[in-house]
Amino acid sequence: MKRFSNPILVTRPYLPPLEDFKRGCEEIWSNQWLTNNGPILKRFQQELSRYLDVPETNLALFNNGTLALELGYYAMGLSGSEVITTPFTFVATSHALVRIGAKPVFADVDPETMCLSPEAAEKLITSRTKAIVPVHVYGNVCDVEGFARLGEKYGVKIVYDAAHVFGVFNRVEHVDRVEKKSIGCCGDMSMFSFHPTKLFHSCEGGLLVFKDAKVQEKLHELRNFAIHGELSCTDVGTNAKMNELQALMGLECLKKIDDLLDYRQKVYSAYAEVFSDCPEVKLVPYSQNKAYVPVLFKDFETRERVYTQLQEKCNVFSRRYFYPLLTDFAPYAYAKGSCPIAEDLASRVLTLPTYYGLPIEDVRAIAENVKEIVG
Ligand code: T4K
Repeated sequence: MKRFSNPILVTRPYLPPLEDFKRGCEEIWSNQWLTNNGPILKRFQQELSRYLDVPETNLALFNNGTLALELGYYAMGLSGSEVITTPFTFVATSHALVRIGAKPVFADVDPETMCLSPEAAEKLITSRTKAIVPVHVYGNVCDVEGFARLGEKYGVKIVYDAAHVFGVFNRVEHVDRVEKKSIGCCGDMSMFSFHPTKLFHSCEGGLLVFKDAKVQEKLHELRNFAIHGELSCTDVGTNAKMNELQALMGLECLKKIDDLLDYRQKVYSAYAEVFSDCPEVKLVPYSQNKAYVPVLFKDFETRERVYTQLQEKCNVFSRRYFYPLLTDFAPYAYAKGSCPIAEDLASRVLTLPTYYGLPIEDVRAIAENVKEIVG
């Protein structure tokens, strides 16, 4: 078994060449403008609009993904309502609901994609339901058509937690051409996280993409305390503004996005090759951007053994995203036991290291170690 001399972490952020970042800092220094809708933020917004092919009127940037979600939910009018969502996600998806006074109602997931199941969600819709929040978990795309049908049939909003799915596009086939549509264009709203543990980041950051351009003004207001000039305040907003250094990091990382995506595919392929003769390790294949490398083991004991021995014997720090399940945490324990498929997946899943620059021979060695531990 290979023991790495330096720890291998589940992910490392891409960092742009320092010289390029310094050049951007010189501009910030000369502007003497650090936050509050600065010129670099505006440029970042333009570049994101171009990359995603979404009009600038349908985007809003925030200082992190959690506050983006919170304000997005609030602007959609979800306070006081029930919202159907998945327990197989990071806590932020539900925390942001509770923080605006909505109640998460948990429905089970699809056993293959691990994303919220539209069929399970439909069974829980009541007159109190105002929205469904599916998560494109690990970069696995949800059944967006199924959710669109629910949105239309019941008049509920569909708000995607798209934290993991930056760089994923839907192919729309026309008679004469194939159109590339950002996954952020599905539903009424989507949130992308730009945290450094994501394949694309801006130090910290969050982006909302929304169908109705009228929401932008509300979101811009909410992220800046809901104050207007010096004399007026119209709502209880907060401070969720992205600053100029974050925007600069985002701009520099966006230049590299194609390489970042390509490299994740290479890492995934290396794992897939080594695991191809090992049915005890089931690589989950559905992610389009390969933002994470989730694998499923036959049971909880095997997963725990691999997780522990990778650390102790190999110096490899995998993560059990998303275990425990949200419904195992105190704030959501009211729904404990209600989602058996998600519970089973959470008990068997492990996400293996992947990031730009992780040497491919190290990926192969990690996979060989996993096979050896599994036996
Ligand atoms: N929705 C979903 C589905 C999400 O997954 C998330 C965030 C959100 C919403 C909320 O978006 P944000 O508000 O975060 O924008 C991490 C992240 O903090 C969190 O952003 C992420 N999901 C979640 C899945 O994972 P931890 O506690 O696992 O992070 P941490 O500090 O243990 O870092 C993970 C690994 O990355 C470590 O091995 C160290 C390495 N690392 C980390 C950072 C921050 C670095 O090498 N450099 C770094 O700068 O939560």
